[in-house]
Amino acid sequence: MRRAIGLAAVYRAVEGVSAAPAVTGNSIHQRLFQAALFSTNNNNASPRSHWFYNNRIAESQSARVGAHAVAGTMLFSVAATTFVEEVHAKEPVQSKFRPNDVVLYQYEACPFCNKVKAFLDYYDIPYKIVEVNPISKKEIKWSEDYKKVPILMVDGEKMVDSSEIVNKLAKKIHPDEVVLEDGEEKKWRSWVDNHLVHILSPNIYRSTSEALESFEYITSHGNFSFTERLTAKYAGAAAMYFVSKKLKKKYNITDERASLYEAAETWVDALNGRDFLGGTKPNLADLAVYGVLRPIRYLKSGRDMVEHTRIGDWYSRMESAVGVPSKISA
Ligand SMILES: N[C@@H](CCC(=O)N[C@@H](CS)C(=O)NCC(=O)O)C(=O)O
Repeated sequence: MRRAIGLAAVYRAVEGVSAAPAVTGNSIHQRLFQAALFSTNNNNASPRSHWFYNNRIAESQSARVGAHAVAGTMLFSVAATTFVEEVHAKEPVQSKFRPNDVVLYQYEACPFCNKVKAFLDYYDIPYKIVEVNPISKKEIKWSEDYKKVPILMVDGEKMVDSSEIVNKLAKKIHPDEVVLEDGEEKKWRSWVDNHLVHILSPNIYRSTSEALESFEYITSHGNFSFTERLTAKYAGAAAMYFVSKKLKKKYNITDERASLYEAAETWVDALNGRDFLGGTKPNLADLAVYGVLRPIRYLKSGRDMVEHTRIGDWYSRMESAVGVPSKISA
């Protein structure tokens, strides 16, 4: 089914920006970001065939097993991938504790949704995805009291709020363990939600060329006609370029890249020489940081981040540990 998320949505959102109230999780700039960037609800387009999502391919559960190929086309050597994958692995869940029916309502590039996906992928929990239209939100009409994404349905139970979802899932898959989250893990999970996520938009829309790079992806994977595609790409990129400047102010960011690099270095310092914050295996903080960075990793900002900071080794370890997505066809 074709959705019309072209210029109308973009213009509507831009108009809203000029009168935007204080930025909240529900604010208009986010709408624009979502309307433009996240609206890839396209039954024909594979969300995993592009570098923006992840650099791996897995079209089905069976394909997952053998799909340790690098699909992203960008800057990733097969040799390096093969090497790191031998070192780390997913953390499968005992089958009796693995949820049977998991459905994620999401926007493809939403950082909060990607946090949940990183968890599901790492624990190899199969899940279906329902891409939500950020304008109409018709796919989550049934959720009367909660209108954000992610929403996760787990064997009929509705879960909301990414950190809560992860907490609940962690309990579900390890019911025999008293999960005592250590202070460090908790601290860094909050850092992701309160600091790291705010640095992302100003970076991926930092310059007109970067905004265009981001929208190149959006428009080639969204459900646009040729003309819509052409116009939406330029209008969306221009709009988000300006929105990102507002975000910079709101979060007191003077130099977007410096903030991104600083965050990456801060995270590497937190690792303190360990492979992961969790030690020899990723913990929930590792999964959260990885989850929110995954959509930007192969954009210019993510490439710069890896080139100019020490985060690359940890990122590669995480890429191997989390492995290919455990998404299955809806
Ligand atoms: N605290 C929530 C934040 C979720 C959130 O803000 N999601 C955004 C998408 S990235 C959203 O749905 N915004 C509301 C909207 O689209 O109207 C979480 O961690 O899940």
